[in-house]
Amino acid sequence: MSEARVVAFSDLHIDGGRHGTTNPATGLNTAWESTARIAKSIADYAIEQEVDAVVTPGDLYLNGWPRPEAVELLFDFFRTLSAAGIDVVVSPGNHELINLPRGHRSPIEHFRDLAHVHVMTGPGVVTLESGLQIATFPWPTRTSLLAPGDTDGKTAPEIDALVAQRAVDQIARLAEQVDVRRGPAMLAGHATVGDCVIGSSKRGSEMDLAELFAEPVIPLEALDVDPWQHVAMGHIHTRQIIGGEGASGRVWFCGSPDRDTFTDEREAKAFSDIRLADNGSIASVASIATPARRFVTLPLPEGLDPAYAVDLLPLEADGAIVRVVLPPGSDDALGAEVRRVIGLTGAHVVQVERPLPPRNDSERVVAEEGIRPLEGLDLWMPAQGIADDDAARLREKAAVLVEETGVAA
Ligand SMILES: [Mn+2]
Repeated sequence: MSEARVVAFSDLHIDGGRHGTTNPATGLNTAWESTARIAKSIADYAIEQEVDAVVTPGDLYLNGWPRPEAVELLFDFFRTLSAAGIDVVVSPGNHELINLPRGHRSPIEHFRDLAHVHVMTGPGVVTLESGLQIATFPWPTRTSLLAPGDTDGKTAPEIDALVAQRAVDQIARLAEQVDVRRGPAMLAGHATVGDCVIGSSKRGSEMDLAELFAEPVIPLEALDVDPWQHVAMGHIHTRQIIGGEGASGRVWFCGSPDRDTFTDEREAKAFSDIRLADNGSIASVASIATPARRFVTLPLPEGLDPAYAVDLLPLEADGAIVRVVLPPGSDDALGAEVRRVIGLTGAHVVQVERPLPPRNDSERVVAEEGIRPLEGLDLWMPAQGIADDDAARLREKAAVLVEETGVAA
């Protein structure tokens, strides 16, 4: 084969539901409708572009016990791709394990019987007819990677480090199963990777991240290696390349395709369109924007007539999820009125912040250079609201000090 093309996304959280309301027309949570719309846009793109495969490494759901309608919404996505004959590779993240009763199967098992859908609940390599090889590793768990007794006498961070090491070994074994003569190869998995960016700016070493999240952290060096021409990771919601130079990096976090909180407000949300050449070189990746929900923080200036609050909304805020920040010291009535006025536009105010007036415990006194101590004291005391007779006593004592210490009065 000459070139393979793969669409990758992760962390869909189809039933995340945060900041959603019930759509009266459908009875569905508007946040669910948004993620379902995004899933549909990804499937439509993959079909239209006739890609070879769609890969999604985990956190499709909020937890391991999804409601039937969430399963149906996801089924729509898998059915569409299956009917179009596009191979889909799916593996679990940590969220599919949350609330999953012991002994129950992962909710991603639902899709196993669909033609062209490859459900990978353990590490493995899917080799497609074309020769394209897609290796997957699921969220590294203690139960899957450690034997009873492995944890004896170890602290929690040491156990996480051991789990990470076992996952690294697992990934190395996957590399051995790949035959580069058959076709291009990529890896997809779900885990934190050392050196990734969390939120907008935080950057941490493996140790920092391990302590911050109390979870195993895979070192970048274990992933940024041949034969992988691309590594599509899930778990961190900020879309990013880890290591590498610019867009030429090999290891990517796909990022969540929808906005979920106000920290996502300025984050570009996208999925990957990956082109894998048959010469083993690092793949090129295009970021395809998703129809993600818009989040808008709207600070209101002091003295604004609430009726004009709407004019401050950016034009693209139609249907947006809005956080209003009132001027300090505003009352509840203003908040309620602004909420009502903005609500009339179809935007949805989910948060009204009313910052406390700034603390002003003392005036700042600016003393000129070369000022003498008693002059400084005379400036400072009135600013502190010190009573006149106290001030006179302080000045007397200060004068004694100045004399005794020999400081120029
Ligand atoms: Mn995750």
